[in-house]
Amino acid sequence: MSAPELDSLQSELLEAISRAADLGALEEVRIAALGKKGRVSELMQLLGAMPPEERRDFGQAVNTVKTAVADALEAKRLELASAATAAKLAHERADVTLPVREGPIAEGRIHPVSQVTDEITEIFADMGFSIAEGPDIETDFNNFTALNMPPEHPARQDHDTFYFAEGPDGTRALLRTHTSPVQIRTMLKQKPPLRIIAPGRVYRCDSDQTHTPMFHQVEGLVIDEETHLGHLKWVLQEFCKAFFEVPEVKMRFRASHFPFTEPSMEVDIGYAKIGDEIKIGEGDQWLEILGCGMVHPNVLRAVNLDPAKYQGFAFGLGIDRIAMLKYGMPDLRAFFSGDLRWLKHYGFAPLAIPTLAAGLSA
Ligand code: 2U9
Repeated sequence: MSAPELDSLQSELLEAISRAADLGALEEVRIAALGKKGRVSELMQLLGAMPPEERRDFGQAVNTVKTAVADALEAKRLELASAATAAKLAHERADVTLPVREGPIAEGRIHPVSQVTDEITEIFADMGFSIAEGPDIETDFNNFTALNMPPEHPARQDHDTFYFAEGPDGTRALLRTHTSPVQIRTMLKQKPPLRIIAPGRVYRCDSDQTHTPMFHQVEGLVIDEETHLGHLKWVLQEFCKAFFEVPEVKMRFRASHFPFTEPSMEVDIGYAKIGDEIKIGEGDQWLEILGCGMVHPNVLRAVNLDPAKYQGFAFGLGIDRIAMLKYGMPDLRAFFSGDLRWLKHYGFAPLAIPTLAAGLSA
């Protein structure tokens, strides 16, 4: 092939490259020019049969064409690739401020128990509490003995415990009957001062209109050197105002008894019934909402804390019950029956995340 013929082959190939409309067309041009049987590659194969004095000049000339074509191919490839990316970006641009499209994502709902748990944790987090967690399967020590309920203590019977079969060491694991073992674990691991809440599932062998074998509790614990009952009352008052989203609440602390607190109290909240609606914070009717007290010295001893140095308070409340109260849901069993119609009615939109700043149930 003569030099002018090589020139015209180069122009022809460069022209084809510049005309390629997309990456697929460009690849076809590359194969036709530089592929195994491409026009430039075939010229290279002629070199072997040429006499040495011709081979050098011809080889250089073909190499020049090859380099020019390869450079043009790469330049065009970059140009087409960036054009393809730009077109894709323009086509797939998402406006994140748009409302969620109709369909499964918009229809999904947050279960009221999850929503109320988030509301409660938001309130206590704002007061400086951290969230503590632990396993659902517990030891007898963490669930009972450390909480001032040694073996044979009569209060154990009230817990309707689900026990596992006896292990080789003679102990029986159980499903925790309250979230208190989480506080025991935390106290065994961390030194005071402690301010924690423990939300989670608990289990009791009990099932009727107002009881399910699995339900949800949140318990709180504060341990420090000068914590007293006044702190407990303030924390619970602030909690109730924030949770029921009212400026004032009437509360009544009634003497009670729990093995793990001394003194112990049950707390009632004042309400008025107006028609079918319950108005929290006003009126002269009382509704029990939680239990609390100062941590029993025996509980502190069980986790190697000196009761002469440390004191603290604890409280516990049923999340399901308080959710029913706040959002007017009449039947506890519907909570766990997996009925989508119920969830559609009582559930919360996925992006309605409770924050104190925006209003918990805004
Ligand atoms: C430790 C020490 C003390 C947690 C407490 C209650 C009172 C209470 C019930 C409310 C409704 C359970 O869900 S419910 O049935 N709980 O009345 N709970 S004091 O006391 C603790 C916890 C942990 C280490």
